[in-house]
Amino acid sequence: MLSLLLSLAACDVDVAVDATAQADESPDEFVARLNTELAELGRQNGAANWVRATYINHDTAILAAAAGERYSAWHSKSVAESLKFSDADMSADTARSIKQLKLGTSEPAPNDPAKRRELAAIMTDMSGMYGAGKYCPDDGRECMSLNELENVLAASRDYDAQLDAWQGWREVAKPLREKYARFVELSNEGANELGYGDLGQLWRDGYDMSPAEFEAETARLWQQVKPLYDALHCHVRAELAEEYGADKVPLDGPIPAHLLGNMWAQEWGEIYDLLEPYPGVGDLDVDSALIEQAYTPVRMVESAEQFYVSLGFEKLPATFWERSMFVKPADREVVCHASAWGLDGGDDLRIKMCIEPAYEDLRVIYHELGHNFYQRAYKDQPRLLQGGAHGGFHEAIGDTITLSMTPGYLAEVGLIESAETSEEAVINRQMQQALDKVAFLPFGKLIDEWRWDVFAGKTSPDNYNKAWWELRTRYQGIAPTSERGEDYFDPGAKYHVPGNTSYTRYFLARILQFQFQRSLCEAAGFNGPLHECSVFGSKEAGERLQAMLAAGASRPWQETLEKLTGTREMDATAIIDYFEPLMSWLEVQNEGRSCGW
Ligand code: X8Z
Ligand code: ZN
Repeated sequence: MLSLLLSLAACDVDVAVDATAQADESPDEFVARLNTELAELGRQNGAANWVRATYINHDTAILAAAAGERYSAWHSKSVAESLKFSDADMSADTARSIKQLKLGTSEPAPNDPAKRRELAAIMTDMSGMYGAGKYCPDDGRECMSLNELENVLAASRDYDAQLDAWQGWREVAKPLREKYARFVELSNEGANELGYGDLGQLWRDGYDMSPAEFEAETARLWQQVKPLYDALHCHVRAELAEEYGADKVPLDGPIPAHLLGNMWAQEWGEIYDLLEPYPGVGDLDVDSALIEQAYTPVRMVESAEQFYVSLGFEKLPATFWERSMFVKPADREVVCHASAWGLDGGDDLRIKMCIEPAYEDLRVIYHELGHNFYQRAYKDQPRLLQGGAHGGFHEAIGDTITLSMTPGYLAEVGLIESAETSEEAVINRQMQQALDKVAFLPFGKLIDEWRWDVFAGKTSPDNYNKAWWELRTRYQGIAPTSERGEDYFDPGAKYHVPGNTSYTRYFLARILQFQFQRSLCEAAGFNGPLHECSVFGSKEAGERLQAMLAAGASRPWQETLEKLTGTREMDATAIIDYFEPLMSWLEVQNEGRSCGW
């Protein structure tokens, strides 16, 4: 559960559950009352969830499940009350608030106390089991955390060592299968009570268009970017076959899923060393600079904050520094997966992350602070309208800023020695970027496609893994090296599945961030190719961004997008323009190769 729910809907509390609906309330009064109740619910739920995520034990499970249960009770009751206004006259703002109320959960509970309790406990258990999960090999080696296993995939080029880490982490997900199946049953029942055919329809209803239109929209965007992905895949496969042999990486089939440097093969930047187009040209080694300059986690966060400040944003409050978790504690289990929190609909902003001195983590920090600056920018909206224009906007803000971490910017802040501008250096840099941004696209798309089918009953529990690997192969062109039957639950090895965070938001964000960047660069008066633009220090770009962020969820996203970019459509031409130099280069490399799988 990420920022939207935590800052908007995560709640709790008898205060609200006991508050009585007034028979003669007007729609405006009803919404005003909900906003007040939510403020208190959110405060208490934020505290319970924060302590759970930063201290996983028996007691915090009780606190977090109780908070989730009370929020669900409030949600069911409030949505039921809102029905009395179905035919009432009301302003567009009030109608929007009531719609946001209905959408204010990603796991609606049935309005039955026993089932509500059961669902809240399942949600708490699943994320706790994921967070505390460890791979304990049966050959006497010590147990390994996700971070440790990820480091093996990032650094090792030994085929079997990578396979062991990849398979090991998936042992952790096995016991989540049954809980997940029960969660699907219960929350589908809850979605039915809210008037949806299944939970996937509720998830797809948050985009100011019908769920069916939204599905078509994501398919359209995928078709726009697919040629870029296919070209990258073809080249990466050929290079991996050089490294590991064509017997291990067949040139006409999917790539083994454990060889891409990342636990989920979602971003491939860690294998840049195998792919650097022009070895040694241009200095892009931020990893080494962070270590050599002994960057601490706090200093890494400060450097990200500094970027936002350069755009004219106010510095983060003292409580951000006091209450955030930057480092993995030595003495307790936590959820290391990075997240940004807005706990009180105001200034209590925090991130929770297990930071290591690496470029990858620096980019994640910029991403997380994007959430926090967004949360602060919309804090004056009424509580129900605090949120992103849609989920993809929330995920895109910090990523947009990472697009400004150009070699020029990195040199300016001393993280590389100098920015080279030769054509070869540009291609190297584009490859580094594409392994992160382009490789992600099909992954970003398929996670919810799997869940939409699960929620709709098209994929039943006895087909969970089969459907998963069909999508992974069809979209990403990757495959496991051995049969992954239904005794496994491989989707559960990805945080957002047990954590129940919808994922299409990240797919949309990967496309939107280039659209945002194009507009911010225009505002900053930049005239060159998009990939060279950094808006670092541009107050004009900052103002445009701030205006978009301050609108929160108060208007349909199309309107908010139009204000920043002049168009009402999400559109992949910006990402395609950005990667034009690399795409031309890849086309030459791939000549004579047979691409596809
Ligand atoms: O989950 C995240 C962020 C927190 S919102 C760290 N991301 C996705 C992931 O890690 O799978 C950012 C990119 C995609
Ligand atoms: Zn995020």
